Amino acid sequence: MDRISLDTLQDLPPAVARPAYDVAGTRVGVVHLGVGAFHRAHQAVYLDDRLNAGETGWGVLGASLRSPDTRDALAPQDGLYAVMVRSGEGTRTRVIGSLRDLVVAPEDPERLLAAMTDPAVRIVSLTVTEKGYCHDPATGTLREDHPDIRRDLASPLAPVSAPGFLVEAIRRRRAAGVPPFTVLTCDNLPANGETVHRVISRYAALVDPDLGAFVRGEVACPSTMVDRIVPATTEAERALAREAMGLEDAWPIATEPFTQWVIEDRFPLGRPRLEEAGAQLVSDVAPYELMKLRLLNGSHSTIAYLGYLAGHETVSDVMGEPAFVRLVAGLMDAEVTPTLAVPLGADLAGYKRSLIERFRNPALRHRTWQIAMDGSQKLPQRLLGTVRDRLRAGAPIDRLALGVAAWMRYVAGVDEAGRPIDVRDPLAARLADIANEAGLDAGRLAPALLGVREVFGEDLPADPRFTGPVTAALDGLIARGARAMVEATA
Ligand code: CS2
Repeated sequence: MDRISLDTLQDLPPAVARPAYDVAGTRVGVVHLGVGAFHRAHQAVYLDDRLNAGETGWGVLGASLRSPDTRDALAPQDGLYAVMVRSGEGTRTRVIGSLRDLVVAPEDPERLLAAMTDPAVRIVSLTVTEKGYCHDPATGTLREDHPDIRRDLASPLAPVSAPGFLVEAIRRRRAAGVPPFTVLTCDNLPANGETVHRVISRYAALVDPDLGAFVRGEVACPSTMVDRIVPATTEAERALAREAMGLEDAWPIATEPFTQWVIEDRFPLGRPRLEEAGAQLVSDVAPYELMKLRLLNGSHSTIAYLGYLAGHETVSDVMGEPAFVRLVAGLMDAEVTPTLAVPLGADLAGYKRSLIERFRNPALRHRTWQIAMDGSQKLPQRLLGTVRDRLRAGAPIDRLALGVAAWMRYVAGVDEAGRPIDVRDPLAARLADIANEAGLDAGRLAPALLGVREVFGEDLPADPRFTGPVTAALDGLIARGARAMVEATA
């Protein structure tokens, strides 16, 4: 079977949507760091819409900071790939053309830096996951002792980290008299624009104080809220893409119908008219971001840890159990909603209903294990910020505490049947040491994990209104199991 490429694009069956623009004639205006599934199902689709509408200067050069997998899959097919939008109602397939070039940073850092320095590139966007910012999740500041940061500070002209690439490219632009690009973070971090701004300003100051002042004063880092559920592609979905297109695609993407992008409108060098592609351009992203991180991602992580422990492979399997649905609805209504300022015009009740429906999507196989990854980087903004607001208000935190305890039970590294859990986390080694030392004993394990300051900060471990319910919930999880605790708490 032939493969999707510029040469075979015209062979697609009529039911498959494809670029209506001259793909090869598109110019690169965005460099994207972290060209993974999420970028390909989200920002790349909005940009594909704008290219279709005639804004031909906004093609993307996608960079991988580590693995060559995406480039290896997509370069032979001219960057083209299928996005399959899946729900109980069926699958719609569309070929995306906005990804115009691909680079693997460790293989060719100079090519990436040259692209980032090109005056035609006006935006550098990022989806490098929480850990890619090399920051301390509890405080949001640069981890100066991070191995990649130490390495980059020792040779800043040949970086490996995202902050390292951003700052070196900004330095080169400045030296060449080219104004800095807008840094557009699309990761699920709290105040993500401010966070990346803080991180790169600090990193730049460590390279050179004058450069630090320049980055702090001159580089715009608008905040964004991004939302689309994009599970890892399954073999069955690869076959589905092949069937829909009559062409081979080495890495198609499957996602849900829902998509949302809220962007702080601060682009000194200009931007594509993303509002015409459905994005919301606003002056303050914070209320949207809090709503999404706390309701969607907070629920997701809670579902992931409890669901995995209860033996469920996917989110939709978890949502097949009424007690889990009650727990998630209760978490959102009783514990999260009172901490939110409702974004302008948002219908919070409708948003929460739609989240339950999205989690139920029977066509997506979103593994609990995938969401459980990198918990140390996710917990602060997903659950612990809500906990702090609740404690400040003197309000109960039973369901939040169960979610946090489920993370603790999960990183203990053995499931309820005694099988090992493949815990993926930048702090995995330390978490495993703590778990081995404490054993499955809530009275020892909870305080030991609460001592991980990067996650819990200084305040929470000292507050018995937090440590009490978390330790009790962990004790219940160890003694009675996840399903029983969900039923008891829901
Ligand atoms: C998920 C998110 O993997 C995870 O941690 O919670 O990737 C989630 O699917 C997206 O944020 C949805 O927008």
